[in-house]
Amino acid sequence: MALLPILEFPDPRLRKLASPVTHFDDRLRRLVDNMFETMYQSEGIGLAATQVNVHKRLLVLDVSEEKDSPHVFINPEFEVIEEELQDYQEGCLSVPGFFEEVSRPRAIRVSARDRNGETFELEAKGLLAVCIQHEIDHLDGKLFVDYLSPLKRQRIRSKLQKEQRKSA
Ligand code: QAP
Ligand code: CO
Repeated sequence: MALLPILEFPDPRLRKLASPVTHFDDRLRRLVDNMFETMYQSEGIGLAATQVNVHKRLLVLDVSEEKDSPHVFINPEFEVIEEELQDYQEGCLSVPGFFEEVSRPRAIRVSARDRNGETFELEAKGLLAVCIQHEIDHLDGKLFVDYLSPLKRQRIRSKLQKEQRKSA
């Protein structure tokens, strides 16, 4: 397995629209394994392929305390089943060091394929619903900072660019 480099805001590659997965082969399963390793190593709860510069529609997540509930969603789609919004303090491995409140629909129904190409459906609420919506946003080139005020977003951009210049 291997750790994958994670793109950081404001890298323009985070804005690309991901295309559907068409081949459920060993190469895809290797990518999924490497994404899990990268997510767990970074102490993340979710990671979208876009964040590792692969512009395909897949994401991994594990919102359990014990870190023993890995889930893969390939070509995911969701519908809102509870319009009422919930606020959650969100972070992102592509926006390291920043956590801000974001409001999203409370409950969703998701359909997706697993690593073997089998379709499944589930209903999600709470943190799982937040995390799935956050990760699907990545596949559409969207980041949680897009929901913040322009001022907050600009401050985060400046601080991260400064960090990135130091480490480049
Ligand atoms: C998305 O994000 C998420 O800044 C997944 O220093 C996060 O795993 C959805 C992380 C929160 C809902 C709630 C971020 C780790 C992890 C950081 C993550 C950091 C270390 C973010
Ligand atoms: Co993220």
